[in-house]
Amino acid sequence: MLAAIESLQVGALQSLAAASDAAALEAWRVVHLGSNGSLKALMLRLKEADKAEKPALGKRLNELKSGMEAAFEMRRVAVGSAKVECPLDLTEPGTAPVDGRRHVLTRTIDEITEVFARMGFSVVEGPEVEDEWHNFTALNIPEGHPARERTDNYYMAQQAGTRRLLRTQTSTVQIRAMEVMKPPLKVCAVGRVYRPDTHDATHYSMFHQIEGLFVDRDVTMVDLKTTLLQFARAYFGAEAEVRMRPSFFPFTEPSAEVDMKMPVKGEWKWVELGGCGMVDPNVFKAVGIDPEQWSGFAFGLGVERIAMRKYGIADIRWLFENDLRFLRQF
Ligand code: FA5
Repeated sequence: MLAAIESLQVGALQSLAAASDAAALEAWRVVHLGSNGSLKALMLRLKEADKAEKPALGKRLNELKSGMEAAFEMRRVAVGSAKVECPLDLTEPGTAPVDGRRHVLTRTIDEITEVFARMGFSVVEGPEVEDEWHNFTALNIPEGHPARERTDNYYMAQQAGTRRLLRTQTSTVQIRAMEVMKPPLKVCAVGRVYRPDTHDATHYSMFHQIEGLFVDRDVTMVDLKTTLLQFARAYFGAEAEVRMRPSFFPFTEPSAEVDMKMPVKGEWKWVELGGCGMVDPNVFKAVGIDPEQWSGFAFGLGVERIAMRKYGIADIRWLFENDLRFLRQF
């Protein structure tokens, strides 16, 4: 048995030295270190040895095993054959890192705000949780007006006698701006608004509006229409048009619905985007601006409606589902 051990050691190490490429090394490994290899066969023979000799022979076999394994590793490194166990094909295409991107609504908001900023509007902000003064009273919507109904608003629990609600429109920011800024002023505000509307392809209970307000001496409807037209052409293209249809808002007089003609799936179409009008004298009085001295216009457009038309999105609900397969398209 001892002779067999010596013979295997000499023979195996000689043939290992002769293995000069990965294939030869692998073949050597299978013949000598494999589960049916020469080393294993020798170890099985230990059972047949005399009981007295077993400990010494076992020790010798273990030395042989670790010697052969170490020699194999050294030879493997020397031959540069790491490929045997971990094939690495440098010509394989890699996995491209996935780029992050802005949500299509964020992108629309940034684009719209940039256009209005270029037109001289400063960007202002207001809170989403509002008091009744800013959401209704100062906007000429008195107590008892149907727009204040519980069913049309998200009211919060009353605190210290004040009832608050999630704002239903960004027109609240008109009031906040005029309370702290003296005319002339030209501001815009973008943000979330909330209404208990039933969800469908064009309505959601939380959506975004962009509000514009311009107050100066002798402002007219012509200034309003020109401003909206400039925006439409800058954002939708040189052929865009603006149309106003008579309407009613408590905080503007006269009031109008705004439609813009824009490319929808390659065809120019009229799309209803929001409301506008001349600031009502009662609104000026509520914020301490003299309506005899100053006049102004205001408008409020639905941001989702703009994004949906601009990017060909058929259903508003997709904007809020956070399905990456949808979002990655923009
Ligand atoms: C207003 O909210 C007025 N504050 C607009 C205004 C501002 C008028 C300044 C005059 C002066 P309206 O309720 O029509 O108006 O909403 C404006 C736009 O918001 C709509 O045209 C539509 O584009 C969008 N909108 C309204 N409800 C929803 C909804 N549930 N989901 C998505 N978008 C909506």
